[in-house]
Amino acid sequence: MKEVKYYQPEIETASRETLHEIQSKRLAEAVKRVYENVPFYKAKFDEHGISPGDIKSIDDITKLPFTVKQDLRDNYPYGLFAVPKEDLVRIHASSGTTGKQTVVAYTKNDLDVWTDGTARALVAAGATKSDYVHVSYGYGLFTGGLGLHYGAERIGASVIPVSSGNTARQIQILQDFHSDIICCTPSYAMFIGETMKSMGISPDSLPLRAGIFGAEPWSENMRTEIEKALGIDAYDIYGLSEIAGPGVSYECYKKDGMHVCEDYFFPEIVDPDTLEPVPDGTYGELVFTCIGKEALPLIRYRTRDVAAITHETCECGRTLVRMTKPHGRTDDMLIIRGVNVFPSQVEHVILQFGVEPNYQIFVDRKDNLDVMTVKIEISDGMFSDTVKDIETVERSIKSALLSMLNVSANVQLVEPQSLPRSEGKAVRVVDNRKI
Ligand code: DLL
Repeated sequence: MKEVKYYQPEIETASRETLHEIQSKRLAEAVKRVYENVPFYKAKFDEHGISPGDIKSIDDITKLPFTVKQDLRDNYPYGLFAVPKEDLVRIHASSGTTGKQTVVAYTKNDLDVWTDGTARALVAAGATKSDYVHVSYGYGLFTGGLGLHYGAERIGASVIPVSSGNTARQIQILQDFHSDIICCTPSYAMFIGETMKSMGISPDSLPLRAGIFGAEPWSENMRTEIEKALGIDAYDIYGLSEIAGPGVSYECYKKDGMHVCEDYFFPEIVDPDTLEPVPDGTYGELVFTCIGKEALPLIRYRTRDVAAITHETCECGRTLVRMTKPHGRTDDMLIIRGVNVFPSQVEHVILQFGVEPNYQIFVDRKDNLDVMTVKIEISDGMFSDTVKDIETVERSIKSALLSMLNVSANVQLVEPQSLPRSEGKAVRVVDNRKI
């Protein structure tokens, strides 16, 4: 029998009754907190005829209305915060749908809650305090870097805060600093593996033992490839900034679903059309309620991620609900090298250049990295311009996309009327990745 380590066994292996009790108490508190402190929720609950006193147990959660990304946008940047400014200690952000970011905030206690999640994930992946944890997720407004960083420090490991980019340097650090665990997006892990191969570095020459990969979809095939390329055990980690960041759920050695930190983030799966709950094992939209957070305790937040959950106890001994890998989204958000991109953001940028709103976004995976190409029809007026003029416009659009979306894209201006027209909804995205 494998020896299993937990970061917080009292929660991770708690009985379902204990979890129910914790969740019931925390949901009642969260509902009271948002009703009293967030005008948006007061108005919404009043509209639905719900008062905090109606919520006595976690089973009452279905009485509550949903929250969507648009609500965060309508209250941009700070309108949904439930605590005064002096209680905040951190701000992060992720892509919005129009160029405006979704802004999230944390109190000191919220950082502890979030860090519990990443610490649980690290321990489940076998990390110990004697390990060097190499973090190649981006540091900054994105939650990946600092999320895993705090978790690694919390368990007493030594963090190597490399952040993303400069692959040759990453490899040098992996070699020289003897990193034991690596945290980055799965596509970047694959890219590091390929680069090592092209440099003639064998994975066996590194002490690296495990990797914690998330922020974008990846398949079981990709897991096998990464494990081979880096000579490690690869674990999945899921999360979203609106709820906390990475560590909302995480894999254990069974690699059979991600354990949700449901003492803080209560999961539901609903039918995206009827919004009614669906039974365990059925795919639907994943919805989370933040029951242990202070600054931004979102209620029934529709993630748009499609997944299924199961309450079956895992062989690892954890009783926490498991969710499948997300199988897609119920909106049009793309994830390009870990960065969330909405087609509407691309449109917003390109229209500033006086081109027609006829464009298509192509996404491919080359050498295990996502490549985005935006084809845009030039206007009739521009048709007579020289090749040089056209290249200048392409370069300007490319740099505007990079600065607005934080992702580099190839830009190709094409002849007027050359992109396919659709009779219904325009087909804006052609995603050729086989993930
Ligand atoms: O991606 C947080 C994160 C950082 C998770 C590092 C894991 C590791 P956002 O930028 O807000 O937060 O993007 C959240 O990314 O709704 C999913 O669609 C997608 N996503 C996150 N983790 C996974 C995963 C971070 N393991 C959005 N598998 C989510 C598939 C994932 N998709």
